[in-house]
Amino acid sequence: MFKTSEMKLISETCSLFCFSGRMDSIVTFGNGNINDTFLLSSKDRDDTERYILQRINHEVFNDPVALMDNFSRVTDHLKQKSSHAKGGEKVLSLIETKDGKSFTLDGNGNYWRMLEFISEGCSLEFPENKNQAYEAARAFGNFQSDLNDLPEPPLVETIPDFHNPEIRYQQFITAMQKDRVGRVDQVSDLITFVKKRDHLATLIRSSEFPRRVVHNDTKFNNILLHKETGRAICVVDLDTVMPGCVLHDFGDLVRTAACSSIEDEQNLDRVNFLPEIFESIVQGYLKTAGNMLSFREIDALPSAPLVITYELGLRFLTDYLEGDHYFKVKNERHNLDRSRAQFKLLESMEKQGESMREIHQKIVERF
Ligand code: ADP
Ligand code: GN1
Ligand code: MG
Repeated sequence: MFKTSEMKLISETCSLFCFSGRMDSIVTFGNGNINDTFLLSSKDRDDTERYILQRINHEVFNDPVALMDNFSRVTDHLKQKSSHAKGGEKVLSLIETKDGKSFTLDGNGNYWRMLEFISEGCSLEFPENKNQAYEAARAFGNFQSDLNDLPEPPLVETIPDFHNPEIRYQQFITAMQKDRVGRVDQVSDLITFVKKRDHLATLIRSSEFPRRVVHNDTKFNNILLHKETGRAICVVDLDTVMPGCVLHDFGDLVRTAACSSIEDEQNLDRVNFLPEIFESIVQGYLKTAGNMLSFREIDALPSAPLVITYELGLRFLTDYLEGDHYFKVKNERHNLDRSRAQFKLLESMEKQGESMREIHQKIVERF
């Protein structure tokens, strides 16, 4: 339920966009950690249409205008690609404002956009079977491959150093030293864990790999799967699409899909790395991105999940130590739970490192 003032703001915002019909209802939607997402239903005589309305988090993305320019360039480019249309894949479509813009700015300084709702798709927190993981990997690989020839100029970096684990490590050390909200004492075991693995912060340096257009937030719930066929039909959450390293996309999909639990699981016995899902992800990813990748990129794939899982563990822990200003939280332990789950997953990956490398090797030999 919305407060009356918020409902008024949302209705006024909706009225600025060119959607069909009249607003009927609006509810919060999805499980994103950054933006505020709403599902809008509209009535046009007897027809009901649905749209996604999003308030962009401008604390996280401090140049929403540049972000929306990236968004339009990326979606326009993808729409020209036959590989998308052929496979029945969709590309996010913006609904313009009545004055022809891709977003609107409200009186409180918030930026809003509206998108067509992909009603045949659904997103899951983690896969129910190997095929869903394969599909997600295939779609993210296809996404990178289709954007590999995006014309100049480069996309704007919407969050500089987004996947720079060295900087993430430094930010964690600073948060620990400042201990602004007095939480350091509760996490001494995690601090030891992190410091023991500081080599992971430098294992993959983006500057040593080709700079390509990548998604940067390839969480499993950022892909829509067709409700009936199970096919991946749309890549969503395009706010961090910018120049970067393909390894982070691959690694983040493994982190969220080849894991036996949700990201904030409190029972750590339930958090385990799943090698058979990893296998499907390598297969799906190489199927569509394989021809574009260099030998070094393919060779480094098995290290990427460890690096990104370490990075996310660090980011959640840093946010916890700084008083939860970045990720949305449900309670004051939320970032700590997320961090502990990431580090448990990392341990599980470490234990199964040998089998990860063997699976990867076997697939690469056949590729
Ligand atoms: P955040 O940046 O907060 O994660 P997202 O853009 O990922 O926001 O949106 C949150 C969720 O809403 C997604 O994970 C997805 O499930 C759903 N979603 C986003 N856009 C659409 C769309 N156009 N159609 C259907 N579902 C969508
Ligand atoms: C955020 O927006 P969402 O929920 O898809 C975050 C990702 C993290 C993820 C962890 C811009 O993704 O980097 O991996 O939470 N996005 C941003 O759940 O920071
Ligand atoms: Mg998202």
